[in-house]
Amino acid sequence: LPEAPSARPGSTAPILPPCPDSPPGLVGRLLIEFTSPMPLERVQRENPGVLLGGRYTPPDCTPAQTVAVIIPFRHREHHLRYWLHYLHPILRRQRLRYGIYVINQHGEDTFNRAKLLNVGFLEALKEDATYDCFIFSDVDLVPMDDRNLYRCGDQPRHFAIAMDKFGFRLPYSGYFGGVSGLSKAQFLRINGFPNEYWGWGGEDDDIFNRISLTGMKISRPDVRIGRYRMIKHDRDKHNEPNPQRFTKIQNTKLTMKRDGIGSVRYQVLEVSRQPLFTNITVDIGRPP
Ligand code: UDH
Repeated sequence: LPEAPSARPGSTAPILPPCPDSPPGLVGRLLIEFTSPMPLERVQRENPGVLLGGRYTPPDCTPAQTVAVIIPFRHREHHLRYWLHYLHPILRRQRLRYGIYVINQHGEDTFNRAKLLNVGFLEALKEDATYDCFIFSDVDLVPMDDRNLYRCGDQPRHFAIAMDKFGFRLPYSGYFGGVSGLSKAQFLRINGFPNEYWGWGGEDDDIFNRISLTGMKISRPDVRIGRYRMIKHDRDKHNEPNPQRFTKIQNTKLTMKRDGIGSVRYQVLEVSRQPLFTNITVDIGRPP
């Protein structure tokens, strides 16, 4: 028989058993739709166990990792409401200890997804130095199966491998976009993400190159499990396709040493702990 959880000396808090590798409460395939409106008050009401700033710790077991979920963001409030509505219950069922960080690009200059993700990595660690796993998720992507576990492993992980918009298949073998996860050590090993991809496209291929060039391999879930729905949207203003992306991804080997988490410059304008997420508004500058 397993030993019953006992109390730490001098403390009344019970020592919880480790969380199971395969969480027992998962339901598998999920029905995901974006038709009915999703008021934030409803999402809050339905997630009473989530603490201020979007933090959660399982009440009944001790997770092996602490996961920071980082979302690059600007002007997508309606997407964020759906994302929070679907993801909080999923992450809870997955028995994760986690926090949600929305990295909101200030101003109307060209969007820079990868730089925002670098900011998220550093700012989440400032909030809680115990984060050891980082999941980077676009705000418009919702997993259709809760067996797609938002955890880190011994290799960088690509989660969003079968999106509806790509016919539930990988668009190309080196695709690393949408939702990905790296442990703190894996992230630092590739010098984080590039800061110099302004506008849409290429930054995910650069990250893929960084991973390959450091001798790591991408791990992926089964194609039947890594399914995603994307909330349909038009192209945003100030995120036009970056025409430099094709040449830039040829040069990752040269640029990754100088451009990355070691060289990111930004200014935090506001940190605000909301009931379901932490919002960090940041000035990341503009393209040269
Ligand atoms: N993002 C924002 N605000 C922006 C731009 C991007 O929050 O103004 C974030 C958001 O998390 C988004 C992610 O960056 O999910 C990726 O940007 P994207 O959704 O524009 O990229 P995607 O490849 O779409 O999904 C490209 C434009 C598709 C136009 C299709 C018209 N039918």
